Amino acid sequence: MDSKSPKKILTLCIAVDDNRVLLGMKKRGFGVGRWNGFGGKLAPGETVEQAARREMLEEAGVTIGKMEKLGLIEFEWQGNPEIHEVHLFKVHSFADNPIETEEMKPQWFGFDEIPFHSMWADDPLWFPLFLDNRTFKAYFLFAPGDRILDYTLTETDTF
Ligand code: 6OG
Repeated sequence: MDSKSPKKILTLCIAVDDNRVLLGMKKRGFGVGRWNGFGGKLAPGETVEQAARREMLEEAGVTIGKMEKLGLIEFEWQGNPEIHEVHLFKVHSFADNPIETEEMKPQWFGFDEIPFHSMWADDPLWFPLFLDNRTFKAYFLFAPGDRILDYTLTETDTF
């Protein structure tokens, strides 16, 4: 990791109810064909929280009520200096029913039915902390494509 690397800031929102998580099948763009939370890049002038709320509304048609930040995850791809800094939120309440949009097809999954085989390779490593409401920082170095070459994952009290 190089402190001078260009950084792209992104949001990732995963809603939960008592025993299920809400994921979306990404229908286009980066991560197409995988289940993931809802999110994307910050628009100019937006805070991370504003972007998280806007992306969830755009991609799933729901207005977030209560949410909390649980993770700060940095991704790097070998041979590419750009770092993706992903701010992960757990969404505890929202208004309206999730709807399919041009970008995402939403679906609820039981905590014991999360489709890790069709998700990014990092997800199974931090999901247990996420489900357990533990705050963490992580860094993943990917080979081009989807193979993790190296990573760190640390629980933290502060971001
Ligand atoms: P757009 O570029 O389509 O937003 N994202 C990742 N999520 C997980 N779980 N693992 C990764 O490992 C990820 N890399 C990016 C951030 C892309 C969305 O995908 C998330 C955004 O929510 C590499 O606007």
